[in-house]
Amino acid sequence: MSDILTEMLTSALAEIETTTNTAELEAVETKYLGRNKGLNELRRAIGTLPKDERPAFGARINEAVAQTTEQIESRRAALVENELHLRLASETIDVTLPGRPQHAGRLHPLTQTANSVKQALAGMGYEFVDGPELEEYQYNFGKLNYPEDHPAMDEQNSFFVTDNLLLRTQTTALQGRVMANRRPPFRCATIGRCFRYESVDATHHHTFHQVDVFMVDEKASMADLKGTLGTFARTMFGQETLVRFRPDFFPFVEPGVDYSIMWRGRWLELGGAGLIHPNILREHGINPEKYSGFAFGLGIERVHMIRTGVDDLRLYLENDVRFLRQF
Ligand code: FA5
Repeated sequence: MSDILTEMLTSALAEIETTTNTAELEAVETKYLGRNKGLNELRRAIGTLPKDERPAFGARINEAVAQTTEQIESRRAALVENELHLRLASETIDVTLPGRPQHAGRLHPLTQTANSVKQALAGMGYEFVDGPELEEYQYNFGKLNYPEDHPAMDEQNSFFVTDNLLLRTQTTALQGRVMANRRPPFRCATIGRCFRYESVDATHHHTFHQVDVFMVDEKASMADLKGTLGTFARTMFGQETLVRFRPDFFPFVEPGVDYSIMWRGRWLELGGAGLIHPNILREHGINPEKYSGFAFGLGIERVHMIRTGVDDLRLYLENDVRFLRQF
């Protein structure tokens, strides 16, 4: 029994000496001094010895425990000190190293496009106004002359937050907000995010951007609309750009059209337009006998796609710098 104790003490002291960090040391401590382990396990053997040998053996175990504990403590002090030095060395900052270059950022391609749209329209006398993305039902649909059962208002197509609030599906929603506060003549425009519950593909997203332009004055006509759209299209796409109207339906215009531009030999659809419906003017206390107005809207993504040849609008929301840094 005495030999086992000697061997155990010898190997405990040797193992303590070879530990290289505090975690290893703790493992050794548990192995020899843990409850019912190592030296403490030997205590249980005391009862099996002849009575007269028990006190001496017990005393030797106590001594071995004391010696091991002392060794562990002094080893721990050395290891803690060592670990501190290692940490300080690894955290040292070399102040003589040259700085890392900062890559200059740039505006998102849609921001750049929105800015050039703004510039074109501001140059034609349009004032930019912002509206909320979380819009009231009345502005998104109600005051825009939608019939009660129009499919666009279906929950399938819009993100409703409450019965009365939805993520706006079109920036045309701003019209009612402006008309509530202003008397003609006015020329306003707005650019912002719109949302539709649509399946996403290369030309449709649930989140996209539109610009809406509208004006009310005496004697505004389809000819004015076509002139304005022509000027806008030539500023955005080049001096040779042609604009084509085709009849289309939007509840808030009468007559309504969709319009396309001739781009590299093909007609490309840009958006919708028309004369503001007399019901809307009347709704806001503007006399449709005296005043008329036009409105048009289009997608910002679409403008950038036409100008640059990007063929998938999902790329604009992915924020992959390999795509963004091309513009
Ligand atoms: C409208 O949203 C009308 N408010 C436009 C308008 C304004 C008509 C004023 C008359 C007077 P439309 O749903 O066609 O119309 O959308 C207009 C443009 O927004 C489209 O040509 C397209 O470029 C863009 N757009 C519409 N839905 C999406 C979508 N899911 N993803 C990306 N772009 C879209």
